[in-house]
Amino acid sequence: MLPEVVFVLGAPGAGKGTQCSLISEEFDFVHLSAGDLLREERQRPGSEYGEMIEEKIRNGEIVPVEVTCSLIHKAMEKSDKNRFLIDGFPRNKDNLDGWQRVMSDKTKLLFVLFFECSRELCTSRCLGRGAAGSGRSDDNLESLQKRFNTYMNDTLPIINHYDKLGMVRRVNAESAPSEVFEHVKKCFTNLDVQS
Ligand code: UP5
Ligand code: MG
Repeated sequence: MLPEVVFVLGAPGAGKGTQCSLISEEFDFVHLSAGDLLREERQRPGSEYGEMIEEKIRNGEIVPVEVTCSLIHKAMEKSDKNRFLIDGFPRNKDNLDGWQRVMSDKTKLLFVLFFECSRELCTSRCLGRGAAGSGRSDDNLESLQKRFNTYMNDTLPIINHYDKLGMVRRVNAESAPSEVFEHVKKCFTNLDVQS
């Protein structure tokens, strides 16, 4: 059986990572955050991409798909599971085309989980996380403005693309994590019956 994937999208700070952790605790999905994989690759001694990744992340720009897709692919292969939450990917047309070139025949996309949250709330969450010592080089106002521009210009069109295909499940992400998760759960319950 082909590995099954759910793409998880939403603005910076919408709560993708938080909800993916909750989903993977309750349902049989492996959480793969594209951003976390890139941050790990950036730290890996000898990585030829470290500097490029850091610069892109700080400027809220998107890393070329060859790098991101290969990290996701490797992480999927390392896992003995068959269902994956791919958090924060695909973010632009380059990502989408690259995934379709290499991975679409090797996987089955179940749906796209889309977290809706206002820019103000997302910004204050990320700034709060930065102030609490996240150590993320993009949790500052300047990077956040760039991250949001990229999100509006490059990522929203990808969500619209999947929306036209009827594949998007939207969840309002403005309430407390546990409340958001109550809505998220409905997207994952009876998945085997629905798919
Ligand atoms: N929080 C979460 N949910 C909350 C709630 N319901 N109520 C109150 N607070 C809540 O949450 C963010 C913060 O908010 C946390 O402090 C959390 O406790 C709190 P989180 O769950 O981390 O939100 P998330 O949407 O995952 O935010 P994140 O900052 O990770 O989103 P981004 O999409 O900006 O970051 P990502 O790591 O995916 O990407 C970072 C960069 O990597 C990108 O900008 C880009 O440069 C690069 N990248 C690529 O180039 N390609 C990729 O494919 C992916 C990333
Ligand atoms: Mg995240």
